[in-house]
Amino acid sequence: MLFNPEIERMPLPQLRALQNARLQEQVAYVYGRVPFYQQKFDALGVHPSTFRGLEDLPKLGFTKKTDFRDNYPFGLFAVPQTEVARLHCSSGTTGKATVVGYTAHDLDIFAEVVARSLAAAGCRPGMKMQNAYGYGLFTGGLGIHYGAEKLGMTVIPVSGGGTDRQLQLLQDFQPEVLCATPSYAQVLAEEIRRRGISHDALNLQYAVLGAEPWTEAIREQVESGLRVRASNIYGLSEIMGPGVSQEAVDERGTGSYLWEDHFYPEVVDKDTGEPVAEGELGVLVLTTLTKKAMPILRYWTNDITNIYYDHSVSRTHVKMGPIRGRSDDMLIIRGVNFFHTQVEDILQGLAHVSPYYQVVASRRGAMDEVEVRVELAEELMRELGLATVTADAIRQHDCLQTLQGTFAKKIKDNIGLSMKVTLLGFGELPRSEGGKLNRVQDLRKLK
Ligand code: ADP
Ligand code: K
Repeated sequence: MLFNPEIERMPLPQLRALQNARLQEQVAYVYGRVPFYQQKFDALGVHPSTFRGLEDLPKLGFTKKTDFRDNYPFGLFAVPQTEVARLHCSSGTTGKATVVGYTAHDLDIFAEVVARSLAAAGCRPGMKMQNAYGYGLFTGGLGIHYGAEKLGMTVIPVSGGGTDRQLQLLQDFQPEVLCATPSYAQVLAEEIRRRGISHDALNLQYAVLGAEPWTEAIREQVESGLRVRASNIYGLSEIMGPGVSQEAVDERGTGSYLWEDHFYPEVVDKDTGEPVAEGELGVLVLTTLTKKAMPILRYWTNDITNIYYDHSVSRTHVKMGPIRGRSDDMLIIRGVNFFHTQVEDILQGLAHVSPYYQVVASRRGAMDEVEVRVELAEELMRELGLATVTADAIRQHDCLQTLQGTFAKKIKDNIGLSMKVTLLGFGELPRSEGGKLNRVQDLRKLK
């Protein structure tokens, strides 16, 4: 189902013309209202009267996270406070939180893109959604909430965490849809299995997961554990919140539609800032085309991904691949760049391990070292009669040595780095408590 077929299937030339007009308008709008942009454009020799739209977009430079901090709290707002209907903050995964604001019109558009996204994820009017995204300053909870209402769903605003209650509501209220971070959906899937809750007691059909990077390995676990079809939702507070892009449920694994009529995407080289070819990986840069309270031009998201057109599919908008990580959580080890999601991809192909892992970077002398900690699958622990995984256990069981060796070799072959592989017992690594889960520890930063 398409929530807004006219826009979602708009022929590309028409979509470009719309973006072009909206961009020109947005540039003129901020120039007159936000001193930050006016000063910046003056310095760059850009003026609304001569700005030609998309072809001139690269002339605008980038807006970065530091610009939000330097203008904290309201310096980037383009309307008087009395016109701001709501404030949110980014969750502050990296550094100090940033403040964002919305007019009533911005909130309508927020709800519209989320409604589109949920429809693409399989949601229908009349379905019930258990929204386990956090409510509060984080854009996730309320963002999803109003989009779901706009689509005509019944929302159960449970927020994140409180696993007992989540499981109770899933059984009592029989929602068809769960919205959560992927790491929390994993926890719910695991608990359902652990507690022996029958799938017949649940009515779930779809899961809409986002706010942190995840991979096909997690999708498999959540889909089989919850008996759902799970799709990806992406977004960020600086631009709007969740609903900037969304994977269509029937096109899972082929990228997420990025709603181009409101958000103009570019992918650039992380070192040079120059655009990369279609489909190549780089930093995602986003420009709001219709925002009123806080328009943001060429926001350097730090998220590494690629964008490409797929002309065979249900919608015309550009697709975005999975986020490979943030350029600031890319690990550089002995000169080799990699993201923890690469380790996760390798894990997916291994039997007898759980999908939980942790990547720990440290430095011994001048030497960077990486340890990958991974849990054995619960069934294997049971089979081998192990309560924990000790050095003795590894010596006694050839299969464990083989597992360790295979994993280390695959890492070396695929990523080009030797990493130490540590096997742990099932359940030893931290789980999500309702929000995001940090899978990387860089101990080198602490020194
Ligand atoms: P914070 O930057 O503090 O986490 P936000 O809540 O605004 O604040 O989070 C936005 C960021 O979350 C994005 O820039 C991206 O790094 C990450 N993110 C959101 N959705 C996804 C997703 N579906 N896949 C991967 N990363 C995501
Ligand atoms: K996030």
